[in-house]
Amino acid sequence: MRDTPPLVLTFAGTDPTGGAGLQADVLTIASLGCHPLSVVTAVTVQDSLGVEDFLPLDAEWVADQARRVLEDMPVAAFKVGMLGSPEVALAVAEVVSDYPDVPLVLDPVLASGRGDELASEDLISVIKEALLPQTTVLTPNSLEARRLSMDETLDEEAPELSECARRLLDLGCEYVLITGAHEQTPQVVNVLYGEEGVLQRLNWERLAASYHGSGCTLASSLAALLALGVDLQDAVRQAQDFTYQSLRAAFRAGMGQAIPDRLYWARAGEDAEG
Ligand code: PXL
Repeated sequence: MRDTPPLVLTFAGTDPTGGAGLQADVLTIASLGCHPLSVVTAVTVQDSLGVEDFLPLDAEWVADQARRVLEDMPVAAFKVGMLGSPEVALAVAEVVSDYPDVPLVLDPVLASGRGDELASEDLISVIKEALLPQTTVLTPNSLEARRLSMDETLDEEAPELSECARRLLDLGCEYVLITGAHEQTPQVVNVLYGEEGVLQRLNWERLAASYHGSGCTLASSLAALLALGVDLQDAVRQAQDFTYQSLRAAFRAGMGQAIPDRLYWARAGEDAEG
């Protein structure tokens, strides 16, 4: 029998387009040489233009899916994406609390690319209180970083991203990687923060298209690289590079956002653009 590749368990919502969510995670994790385990948290109805509706799963079903497979297989990293309801988020937090040594990458999915809301205020509270303290790397975009770190009851101006990172670290995650595609900068600037402050600031060419599932690709590639034993800062660099290559090779399958090609390397040479 061949050796088992590192196992990465993703908790995610399904996306029938294959652009984001669970399908994006599975493709990414497999493309990097790990084996994906997947626990469905929610089902969405969507196309490349936006999310029409979603149904969170019963929280007990989420916990049962995870516990069954975790008792059978040794997992090397967790990735947490869309949760769908506060109850599901609590169930996931409870399950992962039994595996404190397994790195956890949390992509706080609050809205779709078009801006459809995917998380209520109650769900955001559970993410902050129960999941952030168990998170190795949090990967918000700048909009999510502001939303997660601002106190809704205070009428404050949006803080600087470095201050958002400070607050998110204070909530208990070890590292925060804030992505800058939504900021008005010529290049996309992604910054990794840790207890000591800024650890890494990488600039990326700003690509012209709009993509469906770029955040899922980044977070799940990071989880896969950590599962492979790559050290944290190298994993953060390589995950960004993998995501950039996937976006550069994206294809427009429908009428809306382009789908990143996480198998870009397998199709290299098929056409000039790749
Ligand atoms: O890209 C964030 C995301 C994650 N998971 C699911 C989604 C989306 C965005 O649409 O549908 C299931």
